[in-house]
Amino acid sequence: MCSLIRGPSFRILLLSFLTLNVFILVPTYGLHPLDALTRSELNQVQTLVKKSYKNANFHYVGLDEPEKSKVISWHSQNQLKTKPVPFLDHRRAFVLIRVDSKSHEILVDLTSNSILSDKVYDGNGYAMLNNEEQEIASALPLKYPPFIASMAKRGLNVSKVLCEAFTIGWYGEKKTKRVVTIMCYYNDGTTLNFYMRPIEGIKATVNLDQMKIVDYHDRLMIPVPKADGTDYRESVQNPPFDTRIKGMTILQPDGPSFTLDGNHVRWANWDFHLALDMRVGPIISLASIYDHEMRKHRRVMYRGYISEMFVPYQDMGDEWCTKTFLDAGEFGFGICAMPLQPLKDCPQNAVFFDGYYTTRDGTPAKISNVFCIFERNAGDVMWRHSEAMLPGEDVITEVRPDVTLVVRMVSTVANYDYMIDWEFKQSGSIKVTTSLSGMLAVKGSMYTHTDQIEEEVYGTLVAENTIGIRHDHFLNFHLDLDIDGEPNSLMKAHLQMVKVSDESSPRKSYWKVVHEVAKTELDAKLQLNSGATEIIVVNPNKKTKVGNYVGYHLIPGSVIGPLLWEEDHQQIRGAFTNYNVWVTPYNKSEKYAGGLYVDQAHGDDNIAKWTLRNRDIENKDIVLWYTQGFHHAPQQEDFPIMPTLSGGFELRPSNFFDYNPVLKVISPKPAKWVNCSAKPT
Ligand SMILES: *[C@@H]1O[C@H](CO)[C@@H](O)[C@H](O)[C@H]1NC(C)=O
Ligand SMILES: *[C@@H]1O[C@H](CO)[C@@H](O)[C@H](O)[C@H]1NC(C)=O
Ligand SMILES: *[C@@H]1O[C@H](CO)[C@@H](O)[C@H](O)[C@H]1NC(C)=O
Ligand SMILES: [Cu+2]
Repeated sequence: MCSLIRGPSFRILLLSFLTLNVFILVPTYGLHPLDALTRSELNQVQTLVKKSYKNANFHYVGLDEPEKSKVISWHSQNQLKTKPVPFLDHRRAFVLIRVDSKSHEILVDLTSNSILSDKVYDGNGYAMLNNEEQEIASALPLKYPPFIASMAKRGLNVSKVLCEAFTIGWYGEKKTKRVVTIMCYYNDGTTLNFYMRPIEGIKATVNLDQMKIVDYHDRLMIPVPKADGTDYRESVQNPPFDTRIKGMTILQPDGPSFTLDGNHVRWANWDFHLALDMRVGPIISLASIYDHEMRKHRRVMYRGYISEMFVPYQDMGDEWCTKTFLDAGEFGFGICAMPLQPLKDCPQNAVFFDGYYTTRDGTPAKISNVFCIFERNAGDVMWRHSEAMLPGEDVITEVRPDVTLVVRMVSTVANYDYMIDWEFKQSGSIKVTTSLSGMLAVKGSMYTHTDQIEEEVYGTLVAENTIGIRHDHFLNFHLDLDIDGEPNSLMKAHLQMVKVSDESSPRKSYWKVVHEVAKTELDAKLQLNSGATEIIVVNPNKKTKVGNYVGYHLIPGSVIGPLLWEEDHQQIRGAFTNYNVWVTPYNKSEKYAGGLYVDQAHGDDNIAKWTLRNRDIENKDIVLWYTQGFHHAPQQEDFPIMPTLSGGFELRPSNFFDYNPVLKVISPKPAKWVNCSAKPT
């Protein structure tokens, strides 16, 4: 369900007109224990697995990361070295394949070039789909006589029909078949925005193991929405254009202020590792911050990534009710990543990284410019004060501009574009921004005006014959915080009103903070809608000089909770959305809040189930899972393409430093730009 055609890479073009030393920073791979599998390692996996299973269909290949303790000890010895010693302990790949209608979990040892284990998984649910099987399945209706007849009946030319495969969720069946439904759009050449032209009333079901249509219906005729006004390309818009914004750019004549050792990024007081995973997309690891007072790097986060995304549509119609996607685990946030467009997706001073993933037959595929990293000076203020109260003195003003470092990836999962930013601030904050753009999933309708509508249409009429269907976007983040080491606790700070009933104060009330340390997993679950509880991960073994526990505070953004009934099978699959906050003890195999096999899952392996064990989480190596997102009741402005909608959260130091850590950060000097008539070299 990713966009089938990937955009061109502009890297070469960019090199030809920019001569900044930025582009000498070409990432290299293979040294760091958490580096993503390289192209040659992915080739090695393919060769080994195909020796045993000639017809293997690959669904996931990713790094099986070494034991956390080994990674941490390697890191502590090599963090400060510009030439770290390679991690030689082992390199392993975790592989999910499907062959002869069976799902296999294979562990490959790349160091010894052997298969360590191979298990058949016969539990519920299926691995993530690969792109190629979706493409093959989507083409089946176009040669299927009943579908061709359906198109003829509608007066549509089959050669101008485009179809897509959709996962179907789960409805309480004991045993499921590995199927998808196919829905189609009309693309008669008048516009490229086929998503705004759905062909309704038809549903084809394809069994992916047999790769054939096993069910088909055509139950009603609905007009295909018009092409008018759906095209969003600049080249086809009619004047007048809005050109009121004048030219601008971002210049760093002395190059960036960050350095790369392979995929290890060092910038200002931060350092961290970056890798691409075909399922979750960007993984930030081993993030630590330099403390000037203590003169050392202090650990903040072992691993952070999007662990799952849930997008349930709210239309109960026959062709639509199955649209309840777990995007990361069904379609792959990493596989769907798109090459970032220099100067548009990322500013002029960005550095780009490529990435690799495995296709259906095991061959690696490259995504150029999958990540960009850049320093942001958006004109914001890091801190300031104007002092006008000093007797006999002029006003004294101190301001520090906020320069931050951003890591960006964009994933285009069919109609939607998800943009994810990990932003590092010198103040110690890690700010995550998730943004949505792209196309609404719209349903064709006979209505052309809201006055005609007297039934539940499950959405908003956004244009004639076009209904934007209501849905949610829930994103869950796996945040393995290690604040000054692994043993951490979750502290809830409850802000409570206190009534003053005696005469001790003329005031009648105030609020205070009551701290509660979560002892077990069930204590930690929390819905954040009231805003009166703050979430702080502390190291209970470490205090500041004045005696507060060192910690990091989760500042929630775009908080949402579930609006489906807890007994709805879809809510059971997407149960990680029941709470905004969950905490589990670290367990290498608990990686995804929705479970490992989420396609048609029964909700029997997910965070709601794991936490029922109610394990101890106090003063343990813990993982914080945060669910944020958006309820999306579409509006006309979302047609024909949505202006970006952003949310996210921030992890902010809480008594981590003894005082303001950016007191001594000097404002960057205004840059002198090079002689513009100088020729590029
Ligand atoms: C359908 O579209 C194809 C490709 O554009 C064209 O060659 C063909 O003539 C069309 N058929 C009809 C019946 O319009
Ligand atoms: C780790 O997680 C897996 C999957 O939930 C579970 O089977 C296993 O028992 C867990 N291990 C520990 C030590 O809790
Ligand atoms: C600008 O660069 C050109 C070509 O390299 C050189 O001839 C010229 O003297 C430079 N001007 C200044 C002001 O540095
Ligand atoms: Cu939406």
